[in-house]
Amino acid sequence: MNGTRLSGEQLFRQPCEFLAGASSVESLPPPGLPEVAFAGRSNVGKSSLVNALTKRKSLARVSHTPGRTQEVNFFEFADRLRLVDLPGYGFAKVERSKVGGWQRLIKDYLRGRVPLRRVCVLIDSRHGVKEVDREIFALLNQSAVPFQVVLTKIDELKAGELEARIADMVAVLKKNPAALPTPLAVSSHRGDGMDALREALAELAV
Ligand SMILES: Nc1nc2c(ncn2[C@@H]2O[C@H](COP(=O)(O)OP(=O)(O)OP(=O)(O)O)[C@@H](O)[C@H]2O)c(=O)[nH]1
Ligand SMILES: [Mg+2]
Repeated sequence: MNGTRLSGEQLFRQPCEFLAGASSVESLPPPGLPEVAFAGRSNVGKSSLVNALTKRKSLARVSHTPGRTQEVNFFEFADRLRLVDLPGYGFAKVERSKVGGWQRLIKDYLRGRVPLRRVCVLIDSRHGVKEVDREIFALLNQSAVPFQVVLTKIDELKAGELEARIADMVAVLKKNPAALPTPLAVSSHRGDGMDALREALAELAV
């Protein structure tokens, strides 16, 4: 413990440093601070969200090409919390042999990482839940890792669409014991939902 707990706003104002990038289970950094991971299909906006939360434009690498993040990247608010940007699961425009390796790494990380306190599973608000998302939900349920669904890119929705997307998601989450009951909705580009997510993550920090 560091004495006083920080609010979300305070925590995300702390310096956040790149700690390590791992491309295999063996090269994961030793467990330390509590970890929050960002998982989701390729291109859903994981790296953009890490940047938006930390108000750093290029802490995590963003790309138009799915498959940009090719390692498990760890960022750290010194003595408080780690943010973990995962490669996308599911389809990626990269060599098949490489994709196989990441899929295993993602699953091994999500299933067996001791300091992992929560997984933010990002779902593109326009596309909803896909089969690969359900597989990840199942893995997290089995491993009893609490997860928060985060609907992304809500700036792309038409007016009034968001409520229906949230209601659909709440119904899905009811069937998933490890899921937090309500999704959060964000736009990394416009800034919607950032304060709520920062507050939720600050609860996990030491
Ligand atoms: N409209 C909109 N586009 C976004 C938003 N967040 C990210 N994007 C775009 O989505 C694309 C993918 O973003 P990334 O952050 O690289 O996605 P990722 O999930 O990290 O992708 P991988 O690392 O390939 O798995 C980029 O073109 C971003 O500009 C958002 O809030 N709104
Ligand atoms: Mg990425």
